[in-house]
Amino acid sequence: MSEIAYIALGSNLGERHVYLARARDAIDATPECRVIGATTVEETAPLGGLDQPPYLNQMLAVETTLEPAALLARLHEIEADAGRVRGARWESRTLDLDIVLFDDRVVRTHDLVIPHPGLADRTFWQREVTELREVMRQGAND
Ligand code: PH2
Ligand code: MG
Ligand code: MG
Repeated sequence: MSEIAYIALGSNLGERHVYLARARDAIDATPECRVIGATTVEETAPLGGLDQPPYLNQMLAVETTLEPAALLARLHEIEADAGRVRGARWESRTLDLDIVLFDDRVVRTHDLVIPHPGLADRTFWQREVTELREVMRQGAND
C-alpha cells in the first residue's frame, strides 16, 4: 500500500537551488518513493531568531511504500550526501528534509513527530500543503 508524505525541503548555505534540485532527484530515485507534486521554490526569512542567511524552501508530495521511520532514515542519507553536518539545532544547513505530514498518521517517537510540530506556526508550510492538496485534487478530477 502506498501513502502520501509531505516533505519540506530547506537550504540556506551554498548553492541552495542545486541542493534542492538534487534532493528532489534523490527522493524520486528512491525505489519506494515517487514525487507526485512540488510547490514553487520560495525564499523565506530565517525563523528561529538566529542571525543567518535566508532559506530556499519547497514542499514535495511523495507517494511512498516506506514506513515513516524508514523514510526518515532515507532522508537523512540524502542530507548527508548534500554535505549536511548535524550541528546545533537550527544552525545554517545545506539541506534540511523534514516529514511534515504522512497521510493521516500520527507518529510520536523519540526521533520523529508527525504531523511536524512546526506546521502550526510556519505559514509557508501551511500554504504549501494547501497548494499541493489543491493540485492533487485537480489531478484526480481530470
Ligand atoms: N528551518 C529551520 C530554522 N529556520 N527558517 C526558514 N525560513 N525556513 C526553514 O526551513 C527553516 C528556518 C530549521 O530546520
Ligand atoms: Mg527543519
Ligand atoms: Mg530537519
